[in-house]
Amino acid sequence: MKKKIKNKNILIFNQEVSYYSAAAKPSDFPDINVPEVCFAGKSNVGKSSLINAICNRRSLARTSNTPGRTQIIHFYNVQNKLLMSDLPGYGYAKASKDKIKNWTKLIENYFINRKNLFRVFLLIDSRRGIKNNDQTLMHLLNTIGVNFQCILTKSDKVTENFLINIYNETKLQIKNYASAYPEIIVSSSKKNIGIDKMHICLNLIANINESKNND
Ligand SMILES: Nc1nc2c(ncn2[C@@H]2O[C@H](COP(=O)(O)OP(=O)(O)O)[C@@H](O)[C@H]2O)c(=O)[nH]1
Ligand SMILES: [Mg+2]
Repeated sequence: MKKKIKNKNILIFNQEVSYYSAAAKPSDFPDINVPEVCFAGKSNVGKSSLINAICNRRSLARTSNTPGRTQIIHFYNVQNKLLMSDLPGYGYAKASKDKIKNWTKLIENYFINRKNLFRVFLLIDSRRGIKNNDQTLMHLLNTIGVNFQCILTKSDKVTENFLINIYNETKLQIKNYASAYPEIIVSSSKKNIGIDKMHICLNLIANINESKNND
C-alpha cells in the first residue's frame, strides 16, 4: 500500500500522480497550461527512479537496466498543478546515428516549444560527474535560455569524500552557464535522499506560476 508521507513539503504529492501521455514527436506534446519541469540526463542515470521516488510510487515511471531503448517523452500530471516529463536518455553507446538525430530533434523541439517549462533537472551520476554529452546539453539549454539544475544521483553508491569532490567539481563547471541554477541537489532514490528538497522545489514551481496561468 502507498504510504502517506507526513511532510508539508509534499503537498501536491500527497495525492496520486497520474501518467498523462507520451510523445514521440512534437505534435504529440500535451496541450495543458500548467508549469512544467523535466528530468534529463544520460540513459540509466536514474531519471525514472527519481520520478517514482518523488511521487512515492514504485513503478509510475518505468525503470530499466537496459539503457537507450525509448525515444519517447513521458508526461506525468501532478494534480493538474504541475507537469513532469521524463526525457529519453542520451549517451547510449550503441545508439545509431539516426537514433541520435531523432533524439536531438525531439529534445530541441521540446526545449524550444514548451512555453511553461520552468526548469530542467539535469541528472548526473555521482560516480561519474559531468561528461561531454552533459556539457553539450548544458550548452544547448544555455543557448536557448532554459534554466537547469543539476542533481547528483545514486549518491548511495559513493563515499562521502568522493561525493564532496564531485559536488565541488560540478559546482565549478556549472559556473560557466548563465542558465545553471547554482544549488546542486544530491539524491538517492534508493535511500530517499534529496527527495524532500525536490518536493520543496516542485511545490514552489507549481504554485509560483498561478498568476502566469491566469493570463
Ligand atoms: N543504488 C541506486 N541505484 C539506482 C538509483 N536510482 C536508480 N538506480 C538504478 O539505476 C538503474 C537505472 O535507473 P532508471 O531510473 O531506469 O534510469 P533512467 O534510464 O535514467 O530512467 C536501475 O537499475 C535503477 O534501479 C539510486 O539512487 N541508487
Ligand atoms: Mg527511464
